[in-house]
Amino acid sequence: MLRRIGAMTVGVGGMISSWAWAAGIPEPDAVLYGPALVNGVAVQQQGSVLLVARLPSGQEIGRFDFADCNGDGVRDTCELSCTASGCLGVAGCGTARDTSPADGLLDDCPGHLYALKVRTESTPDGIEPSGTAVVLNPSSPEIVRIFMAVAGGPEKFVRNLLIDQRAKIRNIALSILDRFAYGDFQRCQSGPGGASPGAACPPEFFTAADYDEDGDADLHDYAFIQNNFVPQ
Ligand SMILES: [Ca+2]
Ligand SMILES: [Ca+2]
Ligand SMILES: [Ca+2]
Repeated sequence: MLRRIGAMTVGVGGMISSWAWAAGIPEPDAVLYGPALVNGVAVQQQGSVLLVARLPSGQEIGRFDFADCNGDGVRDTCELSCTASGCLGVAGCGTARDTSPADGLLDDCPGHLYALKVRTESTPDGIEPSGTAVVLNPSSPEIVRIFMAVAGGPEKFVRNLLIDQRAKIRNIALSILDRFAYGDFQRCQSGPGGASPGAACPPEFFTAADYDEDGDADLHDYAFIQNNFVPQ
């Protein structure tokens, strides 16, 4: 009942009192980091790839844009040079450093890795979840769904993750295939228990097929494909 009531204001006889209902207590972000791969090729910084973390409700709870690795809303190519294509007149252009090393990338970004911060919260008794962060509950971890959008295209489901600890930091490779089809899954299907994929299954396909990250490509993984199919 109290979910997302927000700020309320009550006026009585000319006097106004107000209070705010704080739904969920903010906790430090969980951080996922690592390479992102599209068709087995690692995305480079300043690439047109977006990573989004969502609750099962669809609510966004974090994002990382390879074209804006420091998350300041200014495309990194513009931060490095106002003369780059499409950067003329952009606020904040030409303000970043690229000296150590001088490699065409912002100095304060982690190489070619993504760093996806996921909002978390705790909900003691009587506090309803806000619906805008993942609730930390070690005895019943909540699912976070990770999506990837390439070159302005639609978001594609990458995998589910469980986040159950405060300030959890996790290194994980995120991999999608543009045209991952049932036939690809079939040739990578290893059955339960983590058997090695056959020679017909390239490693990047196997990574993409193992949606629940338990080292195999079985019917549980196929269920993820079915449940998250997005028509193109
Ligand atoms: Ca930036
Ligand atoms: Ca640099
Ligand atoms: Ca699996």
